[in-house]
Amino acid sequence: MPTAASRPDPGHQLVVVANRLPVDTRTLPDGATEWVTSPGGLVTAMESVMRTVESGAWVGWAGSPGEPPEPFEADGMSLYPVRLEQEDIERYYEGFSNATLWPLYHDVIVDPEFHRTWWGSYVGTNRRFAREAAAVAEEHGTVWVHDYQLQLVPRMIRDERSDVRIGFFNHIPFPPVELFSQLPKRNQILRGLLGADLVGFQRESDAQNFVAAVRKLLGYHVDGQTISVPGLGAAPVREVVAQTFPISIDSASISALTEDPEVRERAVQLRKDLGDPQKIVLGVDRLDYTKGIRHRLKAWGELLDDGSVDPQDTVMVQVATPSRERVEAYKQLRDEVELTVGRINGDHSSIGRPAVSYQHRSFDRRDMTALFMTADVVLVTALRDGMNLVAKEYVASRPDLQGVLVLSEFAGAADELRAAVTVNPHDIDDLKAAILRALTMPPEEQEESMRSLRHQVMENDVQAWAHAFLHELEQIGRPEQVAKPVIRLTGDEPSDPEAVESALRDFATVPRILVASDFDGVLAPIVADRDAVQPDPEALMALRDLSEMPGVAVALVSGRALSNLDSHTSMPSSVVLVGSHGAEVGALPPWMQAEVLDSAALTMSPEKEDLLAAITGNLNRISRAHPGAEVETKPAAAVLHTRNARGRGSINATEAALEYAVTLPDVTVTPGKEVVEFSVVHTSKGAAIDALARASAADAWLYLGDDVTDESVFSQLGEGDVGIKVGGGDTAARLRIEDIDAVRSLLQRLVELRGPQG
Ligand code: ADQ
Repeated sequence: MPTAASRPDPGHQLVVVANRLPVDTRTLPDGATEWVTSPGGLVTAMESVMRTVESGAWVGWAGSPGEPPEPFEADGMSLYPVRLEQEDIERYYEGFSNATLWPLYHDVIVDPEFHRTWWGSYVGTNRRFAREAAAVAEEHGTVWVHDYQLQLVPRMIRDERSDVRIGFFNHIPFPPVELFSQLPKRNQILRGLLGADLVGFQRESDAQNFVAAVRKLLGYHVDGQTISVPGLGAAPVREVVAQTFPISIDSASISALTEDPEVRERAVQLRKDLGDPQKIVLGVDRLDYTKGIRHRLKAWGELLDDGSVDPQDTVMVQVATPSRERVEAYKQLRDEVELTVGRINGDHSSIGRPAVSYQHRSFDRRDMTALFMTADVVLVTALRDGMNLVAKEYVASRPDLQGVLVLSEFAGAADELRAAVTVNPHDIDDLKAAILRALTMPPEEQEESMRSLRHQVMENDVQAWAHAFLHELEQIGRPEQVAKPVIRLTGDEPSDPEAVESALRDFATVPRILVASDFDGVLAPIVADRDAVQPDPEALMALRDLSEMPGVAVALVSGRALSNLDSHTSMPSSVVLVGSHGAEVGALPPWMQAEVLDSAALTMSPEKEDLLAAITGNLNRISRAHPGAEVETKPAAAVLHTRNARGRGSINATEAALEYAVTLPDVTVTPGKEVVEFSVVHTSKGAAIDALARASAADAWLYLGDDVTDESVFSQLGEGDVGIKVGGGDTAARLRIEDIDAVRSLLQRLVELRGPQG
C-alpha cells in the first residue's frame, strides 16, 4: 500500500525526471487498484540505481490522463506524479515526442510530422515536469533528466533553481546536424539541453552530433566535449560537457535468474512447447519500426523459401511488445508484421508447428530469461537504436557460454559487443548470411564469442553506468560557482596605483594582446540623451594608437547597436567594433581570423524577427504607461531605457519589464543601469571577448568596463588577463579605477609601455 510522501529530507538526494513513473496501476478483480513496476529500458535501468542512494525521488507521469495521484512512496522511492491531460498525451507524447522527434532522431525511417500545436504542448508539458522537479529538489541537490520527451526541462529547471546540478541522458540516438536541422524549434531544443551541466549519450557518434549541432546552429565555442554557453546578463559563461555513457542492464541479477530452478524448468518447457526443434531463433522487441522486425521477417521468409532453413527443425519466436498503438506509423507496422507472419506461417508451418511463433504481448522478467536461455540465436536487427538492452540481456542470460547474438551495426550496443555476429540489416542478403552463420556456428566458436561478450556485459552493468554518469556530474557541476557571479572586489575604493602599474607592465610584455573596452561610462560620460554622448577624444586616440601597433588587437564593446557605436566613435578599421552586447560584430582587420567569429556570431531568423517585433510592441506599451521611458530598437534586441522616467516611473517601468520578461523563456533579458535589454540572440560581452581573443590569437587580454553586463567578461579572466572595473560596485575584475580620467591615463600609459620607447 503506497504511503503519502513528504518533501525529501536533506542528505544525498537524487531526483530522476522521466516521462513515466516506474509504476503502473493495475485493477484487481475486486475493483481495487495497486501499483506494479512497469517494463521498459529506462525503468529496468534506474530501478537498481535508486536502491543505492539515500533519498530517491522520481518525477513522472503515472500513466492516466487528468488528476494525478498524490505523491506516494514505492520501493523506497518518493514518486511525484505529473499531470497530463488527454490533449497532452495526444500532442506532447504521441505527437511531438513520438511522431516528430522519435522518427527524426532515428534516421527518418518514417517521415517525421510536425504541428505547431504539438510544439506548444511539448513546451507546456516540459514546464510542468520542470516545476515539479524544481519543487522537489533539495538545496544543491542533483537532478537527472531522462530522454527525448523532456529536452527543454534542464534549462527550465536551471531558470528556477540555479543551485542544483542537472544531468541529462539521451536514451535514443542524436541525429547528424543535417537531419537535426530539419527540426522546427531546433535551437530551443539545443538551449533546453544546454541547461544541464552534463549531457550524456549512448554512443560517441551521438555526442559528436550534438556538439556539432551546438557549434553550427548556436555558434557556441566548443573545445572537445566542453561547450561554453554564454552567460545571461551578468552571469558568467557556463561550461556544459557532452559525453558518452553506454547504458547497460542489471547483469548480475539476470545472470542469477538463470540459476533459479523454476526459470530453468520454464526454459526446458518452452522448448518442448515449440515441438523440440533443433534450433530456436528469437527476436524480442517493442513493436517499433526502428527495430528492423520487417527486415528480419523478410530474411527469415526468404531463408525458408529457398530451403536454406528447414521449418521442421528450426523455429523463429518473435516477441513484439505492443507499443504506441495510437500513432499511425505503429498501426501500419503492426498490420505489416502480422500480415508477413501470417504469410510465412501459411507457406511453411505444419499442423502444431509454426514457422514463426509470434507473441504480441509483454513477458515477465523470468519468462523472458527462460526464453533467452532456450534461444540458440537472438536477432537484434535494429535499423537504428540508441543502445538495445535485449542484446545485453541475452548475453547475461547465457552463463553456459552457448548461443549466438546477431547484432545490427546500427544499434549502440555494436560499439561494445564486438564479438557478436554484426550485420547491416538493410542488406537482406547480409542478414540471411549472418543468420545462417549463427545457426551453423560450432559450439567452441559460440563459447569463445559468448565469453568475450559476457566479459563486457558483466563488467559494465547498469550500476556502473549510473555511477559513472553521476560521478562525472559531481565533478563538473559545481552549482555554487556556476550560479553565483564571481566577486573579487567589493565597495568602490580604487586599487593601489602600483598594483595597476605592475599589471600594465606585465601585460605590455605579452607578445600578442587584445585590448578591449566598454564605451558608455568608460570612454564617455553617461548622459541622459544617449545621442548626445561625448567620448573622451584622448582616450579614443590612445586606443587608435594601440590598434596600429604590432601584436595588438583593439575592440570597443558596447550594448549600443553597431551602427550607433560606429557613428559616435569614428574609429579606423584597425579597431573592431562590437555592438548589441556581442550580437553584432563589425569588420575585422585582415590579419584576424574572421571564421572564428562567424561561428560565434548569432544570426537573426524570420522567427526571431517576429519575436523581436512582439517584444518591441510590448515595451512600447510599457513606456507609454511610464512617461519619460523610451524604447530603443537594435538589430537583435529591444531596450527599455528608464533613466528619464518621472518620479517612481523608472522603478515601476523596470518592474513591469521584468515581469514581462518572465513570460519569454527564449529571450535573454539583461537588466543594466536603468535599462532592461531583451535580446533574441543569446550572447554576451564575455562570449564576444572570448571569440575576439581567439580570432586575434591573443595570449592575454585587458578589458575596461563599468556595467553589470561587463561582468560576463571579468568572470572569465584567465591568469595573464587584466580586468579593470571603472567605478564602484561588486565586480569579478581584479583591479578598480575611479573614472574616465583614470581610463584615459591608463590607456596612455599602455601606449607608452607597448610603444617603441616602452
Ligand atoms: P527501447 O526502445 O524500449 O529503449 P530496448 O533497449 O531494447 O529498447 O529495451 C527494451 C526493454 O524492454 C528490454 O529490457 C526488454 O527485455 C524489454 N522488453 C521488450 N519486449 C518485451 C516483452 N514482450 N515483454 C517484456 N519485456 C520486454 C530505449 C532505446 C534503447 C535503449 C533503451 C535504454 O530505444 O536504444 O537501449 O531505451 O536506454
